[in-house]
Amino acid sequence: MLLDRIQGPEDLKRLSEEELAELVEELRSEIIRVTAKTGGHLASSLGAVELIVALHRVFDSPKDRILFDVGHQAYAHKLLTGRRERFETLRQEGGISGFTKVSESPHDAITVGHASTSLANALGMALARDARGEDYKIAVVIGDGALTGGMALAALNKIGELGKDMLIVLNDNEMSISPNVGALNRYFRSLQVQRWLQDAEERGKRVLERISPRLYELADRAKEAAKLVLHQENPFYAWRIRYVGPVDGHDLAGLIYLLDHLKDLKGPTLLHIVTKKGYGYKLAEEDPVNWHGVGPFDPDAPPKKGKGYSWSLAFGDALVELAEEDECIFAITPAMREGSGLTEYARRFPERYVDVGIAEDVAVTTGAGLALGGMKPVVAIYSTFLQRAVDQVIHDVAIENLDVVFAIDRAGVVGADGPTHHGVFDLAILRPVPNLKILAPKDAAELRAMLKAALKVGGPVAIRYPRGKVAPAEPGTWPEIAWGSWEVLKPGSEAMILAFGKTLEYALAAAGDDPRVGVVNARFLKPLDEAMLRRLAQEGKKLLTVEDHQLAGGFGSAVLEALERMGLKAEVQRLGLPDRFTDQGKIESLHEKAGIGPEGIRRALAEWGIVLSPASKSA
Ligand code: HTL
Ligand code: MG
Repeated sequence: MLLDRIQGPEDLKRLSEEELAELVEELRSEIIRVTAKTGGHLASSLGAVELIVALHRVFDSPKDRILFDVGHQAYAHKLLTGRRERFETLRQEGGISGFTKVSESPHDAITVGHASTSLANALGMALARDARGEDYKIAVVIGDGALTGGMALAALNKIGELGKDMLIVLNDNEMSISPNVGALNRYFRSLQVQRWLQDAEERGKRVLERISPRLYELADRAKEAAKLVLHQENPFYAWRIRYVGPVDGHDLAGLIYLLDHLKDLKGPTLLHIVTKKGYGYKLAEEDPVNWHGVGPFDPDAPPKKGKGYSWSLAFGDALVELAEEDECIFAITPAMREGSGLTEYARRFPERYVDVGIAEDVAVTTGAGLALGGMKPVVAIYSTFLQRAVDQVIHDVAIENLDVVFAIDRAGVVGADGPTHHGVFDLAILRPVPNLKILAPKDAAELRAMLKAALKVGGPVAIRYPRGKVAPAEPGTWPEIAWGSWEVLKPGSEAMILAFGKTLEYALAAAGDDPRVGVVNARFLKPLDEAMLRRLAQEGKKLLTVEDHQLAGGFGSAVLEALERMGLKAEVQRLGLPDRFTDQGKIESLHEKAGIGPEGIRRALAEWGIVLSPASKSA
C-alpha cells in the first residue's frame, strides 16, 4: 500500500499524480475499515479526503498551519501525519482523538470539537505570525455548517478588515448534520457557476479551464452573470475577502493546481469547494444524516441508528404530545434536530420549529424573544454546546425571568467524543443564575412530568438528562411531580446516597438490598429539597452525593452550601468528576475511573465502615 510509505506530509510530495489518486482510494478504504470498528464521523471525513491530500501536497505542515474547524473531518489528515499505526485506536480510551488536538500531533494546529472556532484561531495566529516576523502560511478548512456560527462570521469580519494573509477553504456539502440552514447557505445554492476573477480574467480562465472544462464552458456562457454575482453581490467581497469558486472539491488535480496558485496570494482568500458528504461510500452518500456520526457498523449494511429508545426520543415524543395540546409551544435547535430527538416534532409542527444553525447563542436568545412575544419556547441543546450560550441564558433569559425551557441533552460524560463534548459543566454554570430552576429526571416518565411542569411553572427551567438509552414511557400518561421534591427510592438506616439521573443506577446497584444504605432521587437540583435534606441531616444520616458532573460547583457543592445555610451538620462525602478533563472512552468505564460508578460508591461507603459486597447487589 502507498499509505505504508507515508510517514508524514513530505512523503506525499514525492508521489506522482496517479499515485496520489491511488492514495485517495486507500485513505477512503482505511477510514471506512477503521471507523466500522471504532465508530466516528465517517461521512464528513470521507468528503474531505481529496481536499486534505491536496492541502498536504501544497502546504508544508507543520511549518504551515492547517486548521480544521470542528476537526471531525480530519481522519485523512491523521493518516497522513504519522498516525497511521495509532489510527486503530481512534476514539478509544487512551487512543487518538476523533478531532484534531494540539497535544496529539504538531500537525494539529488547534484543539477542537466545537464548531466555528477556526477563523478566530487563524486570526490570532496570523497576528502572532506577523508580530514575530515569521512567514508560514495559514490554511483553514471550514464547513458550510460551521460557517453558520456567529463566531466564524465575526472572525471573518475582522480578518477582512485587517487583510491578514490566509487561505480559507469553505468545504460546502450543503449539510450540517442535517441539511444546512441560513441565508448564506441559500446564497451558495444560488451560485450556479463562479469564476475566479481575482486580478486577471485570463488567469482565472486558465485555471478554470484546467479544473473543469465543463465549468469553463458554463462560466464563459454565464460570464456576465457571474461577474455580477462576484462583484456586486458576493458577501465575501463585502467582507474584503477574495472569493474563488465554487469548484469541485473531489477533483484532486484541480484542487492541487488551484491551491498552488492561491497559497501565495496576499490578504485573505476564500476558496469555495463543493463536496459530497460520504463521498465514495454509497451508503453514506445516500444517507449522510445517519452516517454523519456512527457507532461501529457492518460496512455492507445500513447503520443501526437509534437501536432502542433514547433520552432524546423520550424528550422529543413528550414535546410532540404537549405541542398537540398547546399551540404556544415552540421548539428551537442549534443544528441538532436528529440528535435532540426533534425529527418527528419538526415534521409535525414545521411552523413552530426553528433550526438556527450552529448558533447556540442565537438559539437561546431566540427563545427569549419568543417568550417576550408570548410563546412557550423549548430550547433543546446539548450540555456541552450550552457552554456557548452562557451569557444569553443569564442576560437574555434569566434577568427578566422569562418562560424558556432548556432541554439539556448529553449531560454528563458522553463517551468517545471526549473532553470537548462531555457535558460536565452545566450545573456549575447554571446553579448561580438567579430565577433558573434545574431538574434531572430518573426515567422517561419523570422527564415527561418535568417537561409538563416546567412549561407551567413559569420562568426559566433547565432539565438535564444524559446521553444514551432509556426505557420508553407510556404515551399519553403524565405522571404528577411535586415541585421541588426529592424522592426516597430506598430507605437506609445509616447512610443515604443522594444521586440523580444516570448515577442513580449506580447508587441502586451499589446499595443493593443492604438496609444500612438508602438512595434518594435528588431530582430537583435547584432549588434543592431542603425539607428532606434537613430531615436526613437531623436523623444523623451520612450523606453521599454522586454526580456525573465536575465536582467543583456541582450538586455536592450545592448540598454542602445548603447544609451550611441551614446551620446543619452532617457527615458528607461527595463523588463527582475530579479537577481535570475527562478523557474519551466508554461511558461506564470513564465513570468507574472517576470513582462515580458502583465500585467508587462502595469504596466511599467503606470509608464510613459500611462495607458492601458486590454480591449484595440485587438483580
Ligand atoms: N455546536 C457546536 C458549537 N459545535 C458542534 N460541533 C456541534 C454543535 C455539533 N456538530 C458536530 S459536526 C456538526 C455539528 C452541528 C455539523 C458541522 O457541519 P459542517 O461539516 O458543514 O461544518 P460537515 O460535517 O463536513 O458537513 C460535532 O459535534 C462533531
Ligand atoms: Mg457541511
